[in-house]
Amino acid sequence: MPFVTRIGFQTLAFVGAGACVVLIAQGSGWRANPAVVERTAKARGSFFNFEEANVSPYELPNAMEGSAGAVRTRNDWKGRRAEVLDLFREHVYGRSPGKPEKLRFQVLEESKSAMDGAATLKRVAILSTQGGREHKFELRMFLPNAASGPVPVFLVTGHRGAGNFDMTRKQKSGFWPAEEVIARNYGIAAFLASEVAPDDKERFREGAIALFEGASTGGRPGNAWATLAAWAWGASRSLDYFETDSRVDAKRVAIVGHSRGGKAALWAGAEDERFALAISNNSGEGGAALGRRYFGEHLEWINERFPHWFAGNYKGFAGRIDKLPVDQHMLLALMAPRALYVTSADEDLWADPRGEFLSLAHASPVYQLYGEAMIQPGDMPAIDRPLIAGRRAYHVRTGGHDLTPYDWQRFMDFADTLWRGAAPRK
Ligand code: GTR
Repeated sequence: MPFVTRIGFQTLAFVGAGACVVLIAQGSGWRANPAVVERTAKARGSFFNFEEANVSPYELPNAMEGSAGAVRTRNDWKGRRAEVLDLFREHVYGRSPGKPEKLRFQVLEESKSAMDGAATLKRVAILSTQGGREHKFELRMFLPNAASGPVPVFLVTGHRGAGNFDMTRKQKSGFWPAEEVIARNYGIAAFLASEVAPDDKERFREGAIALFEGASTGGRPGNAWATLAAWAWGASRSLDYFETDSRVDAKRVAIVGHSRGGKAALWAGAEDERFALAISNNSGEGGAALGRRYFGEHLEWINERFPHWFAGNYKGFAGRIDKLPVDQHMLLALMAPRALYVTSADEDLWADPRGEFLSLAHASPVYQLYGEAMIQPGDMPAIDRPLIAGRRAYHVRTGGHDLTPYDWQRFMDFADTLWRGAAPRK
C-alpha cells in the first residue's frame, strides 16, 4: 500500500496508508530562510519550485511491498532488496559490470613521514584488464601513524579538482581535510572521479566504461551504466585494494561523496554491501532527495543538463516520474542495516534539504526490521543540530552547497559512535 506524504506550509504533514492518516507537526525543525528562497528562486527561474507551499502531494512507491507481497521480516527484505536494487539498475543508474577479469594494485609511493610524521602517505595505482584493454586510476590515501591496528577509512569520490586532494599538502582544502581526519585517528582516501569516468557528456565513456565496452561511440542499451555508476565502480575497486592493506579496517570503510559525488557514493553503498557506511553530502536530485517532491532540481532538468550521469532509461521518466517504480528513499533503504549519514545545507535549496531528510525518514521501515528506531517525517532537526539515531544520522548545516570541515567533524563523531563506543553528542 503506497503512502502519501504532504508537508504544507501550515507546518502539518499527513502520512498515512489507506485510511490511516497521521498528523505530524514540524515542530522546531529546520525551515528554509525566506530570503534564501527568494534569492534562489530569482537566480534559478520559474522552471523550478522553492516554495514549500507549492509542493504538490505525491505518492511514494512502497519499499515494504514487493512482488512477493508485504515485507515483514529481514528475510522478506532480502528478496525485496534484490528487487529494488534491480529496479534502480534498470531505470536509474544502469547495470555495472562488476570486477574486471584482472585487477592489480601497484604502490606508486609510500612514505611514513607525511604531516610531520603523523601520517603515512600512500599512492596506489588500480590497474584493471578486460578483453585485452587496460584502465588505470590512482587511489590517494593517508593513514594515521598513531594507530595501533587497522583503521576505518573515509573514501571520497573526488569529483572536484585534484588540488582538493593534494598529497604534498601544500594545498589544503576543507573538502578533504586530511590533517583533521588523521588527528582523529581515521584514514582518509580519495580517487579522482575524472580518472574513472570524465564528467563530460561527450567523453564520459573514455575511462572505465571503455575498459568494458571498447572505444565504440555507437548507441548503448537504455540500462547501460553511465558516469555515476562508473564512479561507484571506482569506489568498489578502491575497496578491493583496501581489503589487501593490513593497515586498513576494510570492514569499516565509509564511502563519502558531495553532490554528484554523493549520488555516486549512495549508489556505491547500494551496489556494494562491503561499504559499512555511506555518507551523502548535499547529494540532492538523483541522490538522497525524493524525486517526486518537486522542490529544487528535478529529473527533467538533471537529465537534460547532465545526460551522461544516469542510464538512458531514466530520461524516459521525464514528465511521468509517478511511473518510476522507485524513489530515493528506497535507495537509502538499500543501505540497511549498514550505517548511513545524510546531510543538507541551509542555503542549498537546489538540493532540497527537506526532501533529503524525508527520504531518510521514509527509509525507516526497512531500518526498523533491524531494530532501528523510526525517524518520522516531522523529526527534521534544527539547523546545526545533528540527529544521530542508531545507525543513521542527519544534519542540515549553516551555509551553502559544499563539503566542509564542519561536515567532516560530524562524520567522525558519528563514526565514533558506530565504531568506538562514543555516546552521541547532545
Ligand atoms: C549541479 C547539479 C546537481 C549537483 C551539483 C554538483 O549543477 O545540478 O545535481 O550534482 O551540480 O555536483 O555540485
